[in-house]
Amino acid sequence: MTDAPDLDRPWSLERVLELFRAPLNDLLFWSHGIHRRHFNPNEIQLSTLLSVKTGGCPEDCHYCPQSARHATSVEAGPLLPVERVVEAARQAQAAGATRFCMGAAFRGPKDRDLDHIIEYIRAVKALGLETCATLGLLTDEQAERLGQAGLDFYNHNLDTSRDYYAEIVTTRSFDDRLETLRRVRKAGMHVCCGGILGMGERMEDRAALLLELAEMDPPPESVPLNALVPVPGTPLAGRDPVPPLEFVRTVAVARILMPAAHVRLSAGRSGMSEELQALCFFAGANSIFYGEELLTTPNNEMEADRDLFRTLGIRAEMQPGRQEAHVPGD
Ligand code: SAM
Ligand code: DTB
Ligand code: SF4
Repeated sequence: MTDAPDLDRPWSLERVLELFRAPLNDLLFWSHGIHRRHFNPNEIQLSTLLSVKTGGCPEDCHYCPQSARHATSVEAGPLLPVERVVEAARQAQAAGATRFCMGAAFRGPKDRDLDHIIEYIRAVKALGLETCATLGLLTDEQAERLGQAGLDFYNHNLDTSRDYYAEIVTTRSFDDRLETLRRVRKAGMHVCCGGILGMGERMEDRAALLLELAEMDPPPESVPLNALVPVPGTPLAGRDPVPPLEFVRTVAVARILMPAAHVRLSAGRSGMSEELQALCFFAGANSIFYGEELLTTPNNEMEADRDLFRTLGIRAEMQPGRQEAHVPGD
């Protein structure tokens, strides 16, 4: 076996690339060992997504079906009434989710949008769920208001490496995103930040993205790794999918670089076999989006996820402070 390298900080791009290039069995052995030291390897955290404001977004993110600049089949709609959001959250909770994540197709919210979103947050928290929102760029004041409303997590992805970023998004910069993430931290919320694989990036870009995340102080509590969902009409619709074992390697390296983070196997999971998902869980993924829709595209059937969990002997992770997870049929 290749000698176990030093698996501690400080990381450099070269050291991260060495992990990416290691024999797969060694990489998995190292990442799984770290995973077991920080988490129960047989527990997975379940988050359910809801698009609270769909489509018509002014940004040009080349992967995104909700950009008004791309001719996709997504229809733009208004912010949902609070009752619709609460009903979806109730259903997610009854199905076994512990976190409810509300996504809006904004460049950033207007202050009056935030009034509605704060209503959602209060109502969803009152059910006893953890709350997450992804609303784009925030000002200091907006981050402060969300923190005071009790929002637990804010999702804002870097998406890819600093170098590759301009190929993917031109309407807001990598530094704009880092600034929003600093504001989220300052307002006392947990950070959920990750990226997308399969956009034509190189291994060096995946390594640089993970390094950027790991060097945040502190690193994100939650790291979503999405496989591009290629939506017809978006500029990236024709990209080659990320090779499955490259996805597994990225999960493993994320686990090694951010031992205490929940690494989420996010969009693109419905295109993965059970075996590939199982390998991702072994490599260190311990969270999924649970629910039959992501924001605008389909996700795995919940029944299929419950069957997979039974097959793998995996249980839903309990919410902090709760006695039991309530996955039906568990
Ligand atoms: N508008 C807000 C923003 O961009 O920050 C929040 C919603 S946006 C849809 C949230 C994230 O979803 C994006 O940053 C991106 O990482 C992910 N995403 C969007 N479209 C995707 C796709 N087709 N495949 C995979 N991930 C996607
Ligand atoms: C994240 O990293 N992935 C989620 C969530 N954060 C908001 C979004 C995935 C969107 C996939 C395409 C769609 O359904 O529109
Ligand atoms: Fe708009 Fe967010 Fe989609 Fe970019 S990712 S186009 S900001 S909804």
